[in-house]
Amino acid sequence: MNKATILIVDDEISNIEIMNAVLEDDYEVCFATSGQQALDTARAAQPDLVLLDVLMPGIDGFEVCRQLKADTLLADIPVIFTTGLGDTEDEMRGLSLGAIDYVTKPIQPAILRARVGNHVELKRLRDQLAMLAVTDALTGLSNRRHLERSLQTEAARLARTEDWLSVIMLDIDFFKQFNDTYGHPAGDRCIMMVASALIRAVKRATDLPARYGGEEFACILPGTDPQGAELVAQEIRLQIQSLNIPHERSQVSPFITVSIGVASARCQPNMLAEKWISEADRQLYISKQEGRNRISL
Ligand code: GH3
Ligand code: MG
Ligand code: MG
Ligand code: MG
Repeated sequence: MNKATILIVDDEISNIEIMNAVLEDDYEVCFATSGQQALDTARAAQPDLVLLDVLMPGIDGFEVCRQLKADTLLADIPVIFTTGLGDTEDEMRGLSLGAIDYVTKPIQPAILRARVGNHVELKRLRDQLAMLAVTDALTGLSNRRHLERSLQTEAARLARTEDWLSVIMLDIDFFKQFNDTYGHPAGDRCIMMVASALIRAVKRATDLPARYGGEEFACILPGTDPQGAELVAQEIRLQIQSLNIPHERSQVSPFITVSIGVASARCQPNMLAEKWISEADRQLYISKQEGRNRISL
């Protein structure tokens, strides 16, 4: 497992040295000696935990904590205040700003090590949970919930420039017969291979392929117009066809094929993700009706 990264913030070098000696064997440690440097380093290093001094010239620790918690990219990093201030009011203030813990100086090495260890472990579990919540277990693709949320976010973002947004939906043809013929485990393997073909077909970093459910997949293509989306859909169909997965009971091909529906629209304020999903679904239904193994848009 990768070592967790700890950012130590203190305006007194001797304090940094004491804490570094406690942590350096178990963690990647980075340092900052001012509030501004702490914010810059946090952005650059994305640490797993921040040990934050309160009293510093310039931006103090409370203000650093407030700014970390206000930044969506940094808000999840646990903050432990380390300070000479012993009174309850300061501790209350630190915790109400979103700090997860509070340790007073002089530092007791065993206590610091134990608290840091606990919070790093909790952070790791939280990150894992956040990852699982957006991932489909069988394929490792994004799941339906993540797809729908991302689609809504992208639609709102692109509405500012009234840019194109396209969504592709695909569904494996005669998959019930595939399961019946080759068994459910083979069906699962087929779904995994289709997922990998989908990843190969979708090339832009901002495109988002997902498993929508069962043997149905979807893909968000931000900034892609109907012509672009059709090209991607053709590439998806080709990549899946060239997997050459035998399907002797398919009525359209000796190999696994998919039917595809494409929806494209220029984003306008307050458009719902549902607009793209239902249109792509409608087009997918048309592909099925017109004989499967084809694209409709
Ligand atoms: P069509 O060409 O009209 O799409 O026919 P189809 O047989 O693919 O469609 P239908 O929706 O009737 O069947 C989908 C099948 O997919 C039924 C279900 O058992 C199977 N399926 C759904 N999820 C999974 C899965 O995770 N693993 C496996 N092995 N099969 C699945
Ligand atoms: Mg200080
Ligand atoms: Mg289906
Ligand atoms: Mg199907």
